[in-house]
Amino acid sequence: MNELDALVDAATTSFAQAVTPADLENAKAQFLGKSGRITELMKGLAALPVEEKKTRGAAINLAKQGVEAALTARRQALADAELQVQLKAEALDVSLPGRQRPTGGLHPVSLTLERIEAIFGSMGFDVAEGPEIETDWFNFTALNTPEDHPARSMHDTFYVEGGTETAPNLLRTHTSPMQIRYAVQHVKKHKVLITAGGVMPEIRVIAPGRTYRVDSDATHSPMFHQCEGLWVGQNVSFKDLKVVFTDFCRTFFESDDLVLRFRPSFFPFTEPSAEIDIQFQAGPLAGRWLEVAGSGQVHPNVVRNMGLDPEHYIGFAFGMGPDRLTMLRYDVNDLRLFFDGDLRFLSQFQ
Ligand code: 2NM
Repeated sequence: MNELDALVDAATTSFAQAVTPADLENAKAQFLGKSGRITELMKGLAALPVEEKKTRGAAINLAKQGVEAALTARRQALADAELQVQLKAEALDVSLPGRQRPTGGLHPVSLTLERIEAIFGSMGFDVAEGPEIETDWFNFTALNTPEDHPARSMHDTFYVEGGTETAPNLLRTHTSPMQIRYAVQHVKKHKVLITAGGVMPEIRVIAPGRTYRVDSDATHSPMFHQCEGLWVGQNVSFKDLKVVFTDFCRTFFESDDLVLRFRPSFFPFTEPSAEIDIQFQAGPLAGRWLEVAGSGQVHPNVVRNMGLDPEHYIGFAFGMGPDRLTMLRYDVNDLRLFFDGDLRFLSQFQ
């Protein structure tokens, strides 16, 4: 092997030993750099006679091309290897299951409220929501509740700052104050018509939401939910209440043979008043009477406080506890489970 072939071989071996691009550049310098071995050979040409310079020059050039080809090949090999390492490091296993993003869900009581709203909505009832901090007027006085009624005592109601001695503010004890607010607005809207002796469009509304009472045990929470309903018109009767509420209960509990019982009772805001009990004909609760709501014909004083003449307008109202309805629907025996915020319990209702 001649000296130039040996040089190309040496360069190829040296390049092969380079494992990083930096190694390779160092190795290149030894052959093609300013004082590299090929460069030194070129410099040596100057001293040769013309004829020899030509042949020797052509041979060195050939060797130089050989070294450059080896360099290019090694550069490519190193780049390929680097790419392989990177591809391996960034490899995706497309057969791995995706990471699940947990989806939120509605609270069981919210599910019940949505259900109640949908059922009454289908019967033409509007949904009214409003303040949880109420005045004494809307929560008690407008609802015909006497000054000395036990519900107004400090033991039963949370009074809050901001009111006055004669008109204290409080956390609403039921959602009926919202019915009054809604009715007053409705009457205002149709005032001209009513004054002219026309027929006011009926008030048909439910008021769902949070309510508060000083009470806490397995079946009572200081914060609980209520949904009250109101239907006022010129020719609305207790029969309508029975039909509407029976239809509601059978739809809500998905039970066509559910039996209802209207048991005489008393509320300051209705006269006459009735407690509503239901009885399942099948399932774990079959045969027992379960109290689910209070109801009655709206008291003339309350009708007056809505801005209507009780001689011309009459209505019925009811109030139920969505928390209790949720307990019955899902067979839960402790109300506090709904408000402890334990996801192991709450996520079962999705
Ligand atoms: C009940 C029972 C009976 C009721 C009355 C009214 C209003 F606004 F018309 F006066 N709203 N809700 C009512 C009647 C509520 O809850 C046990």
